[in-house]
Order: sequence, then structure tokens, then C-alpha cells
Amino acid sequence: MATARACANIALVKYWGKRDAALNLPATGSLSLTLSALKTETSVVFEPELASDSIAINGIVTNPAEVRRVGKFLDLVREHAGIGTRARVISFNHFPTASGLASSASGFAALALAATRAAGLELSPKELSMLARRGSGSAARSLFGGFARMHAGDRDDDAYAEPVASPLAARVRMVIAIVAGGAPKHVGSRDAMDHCAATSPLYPAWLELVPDDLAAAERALAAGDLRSLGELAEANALAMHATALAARPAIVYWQPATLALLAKVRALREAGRAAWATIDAGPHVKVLTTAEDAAEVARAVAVVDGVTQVIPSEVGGPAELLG
Ligand code: 2P0
Repeated sequence: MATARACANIALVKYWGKRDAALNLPATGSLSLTLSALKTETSVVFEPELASDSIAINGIVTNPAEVRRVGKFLDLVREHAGIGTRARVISFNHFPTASGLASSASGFAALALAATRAAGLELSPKELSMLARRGSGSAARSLFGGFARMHAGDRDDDAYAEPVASPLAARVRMVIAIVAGGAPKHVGSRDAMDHCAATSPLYPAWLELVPDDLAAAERALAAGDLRSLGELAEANALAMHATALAARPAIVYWQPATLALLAKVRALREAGRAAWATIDAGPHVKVLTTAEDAAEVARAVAVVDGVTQVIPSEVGGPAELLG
């Protein structure tokens, strides 16, 4: 039996599209910040007497689709370890109660670490990252603390993430503004990115943009230049959403509160605060800020109409084994 903990991450340069669905290879690289407030803890034990994998998340036995997805992932671990034994997986998301926060990043990162150890394997961080990617692309980044850079690679064995050292890791915070209610259920990111790649006339421009944004983000991280990083992150997220808005039919993740939050973040900047927005496949707005300005940012976004919860987060550490 092995137990592992991993934190979720939010991308500053987004992963939005695949070049191979079977191996879950991303079309481009991406860059993220790991967050301490969003954690998953997962225990795995391979039990010879089990007839099939048993998976419980937050105390509830999961639905067949989830069992298949986790089972396929466990098959990769079994193949690697040369075993056929089924596993019992018990996972808890220690997330604030808000819905709509992606737990697949922390979930598959914690599962990759716990399952390989439980199977008697000791993989390198790079190997673990490649394995976690097979579960969920963003999970490849959640093996690492602080800033993480996903490499698209050009073969199966070189699409992995690694940590990026930066003086900014000690300074930044993220404030998550949860927007709830009012909108129809949105399209999951996996289907949405495929739909954008297939139908959005802006998708080719996205593929051209990302390498430049990644290079600029890495320069900003190396130089400790938060303003450049923040401006870039906000612009990159809006470009990702532009591909979705231009898709046919359109995918519109935003709600009125999303736009109000974008305006609020702009106003905070004009008032001299460090604040830049990023938005994933949902209406919530995540604000990149500093330790100094995080409380003011949290207060400002909390009073925006439609915001139901505010989650301030520090920078998270790497995935780790707990036992
Ligand atoms: C990201 N997202 O970079 C982007 C931005 C959502 C928007 O990675 O299909 O759940 O499992 O590889 O990792 C969410 O996509 O997708 C995601 P799969 P994943 O964070």
C-alpha cells in the first residue's frame, strides 16, 4: 500500500489541444503554477483477491466511466510492473467546497506516484510526469512544485513536465474567484479542446502563438519579472478563450461575473496592485498576485456580483509520498 499527495495547478500558458489522443500527447507545451490550497491524497493497494479495480473518490464509489478511465491508467502501471493484480484506490480531494475546480491534475499526479510505489516501481520524476500525462495532460505538471514547464516533445517518450526555478516562486500567490449559477453546464476541457482544434478558425493561430508565449514566460520567470509574466498569462488565457468563442458551434465559458472580474482585475492594476487574470474551461477567474497584495485582491473580487467563494492560495510543493 502506498499513499501520495499532490497539488493541482493552474496554467499561465495553457494546454489547449492534443496531437495524439491515444497517448495523450499535447499539441504544444504549457506552463503552470502549482497551488497549495488544492490537494488530493490517494492510497493504492494491489490486492490479489480483487476481481476488478475498486475506486472511491471522497468516500463514494465512482461511476463506470471514471472506473474505466482510472482502470486504463492502472493498466499502464501493471504493464510496467509486470503484474496483473487489481487495485483498490481511495482518493480524497482536499479542495475547498467549490465545484468546477479541476481535480484531474492533482488526482492523476497523486495516483501516478501512489500506484507505481504500491506496484513496487520507483520511477524518476520525468517518468512519473510522462505516466501522469497519460491520465490527464495537466497532471504531468502537478508532480512538481512552484512553476512547471510541460514540453510537447515530438515522440511519446519526451512529452513531460519539469520544474522551472524562479525568484518569483517566493513572491506570487493566486486568488481563485469562484463564479457559480446561472449558466448551462459547460463542455469539459477534453471535448472542448478537440472541438476547437477541429472547428475553430483561430486554432492554427493559437498553435503558432504558444511557443512564443512559452519563451516569453520563461524569460520573465528567469528575470523575476512578474509584470511581464502576468500580462502574458492574461493575454494567453484570453487567446485560448478566443479559439473557443470562434469554434463552430461556439463554446462560451464566461458568465457576466467573469467579465466583471476581468474589469475588477484591470481596476486593481490601475490602482497599483499586482493582479492579472487567467481563466480555464469554466467561468471562474484566477488572479495571479503577490503575497503583499493577495488580501486586497481577495477582498476586491469577493464583492463582485456572482462570485460565491474566494480561495486564496500559496504556491504548492511537489507531489510526495506519505507512506
Ligand atoms: C491547462 N486545461 O493548461 C488547460 C487550460 C484546461 C484549460 O489542462 O484531456 O484535464 O485530461 O489531457 O488536463 C485541462 O485539461 O485534459 C487543462 P486531458 P486536462 O490547465
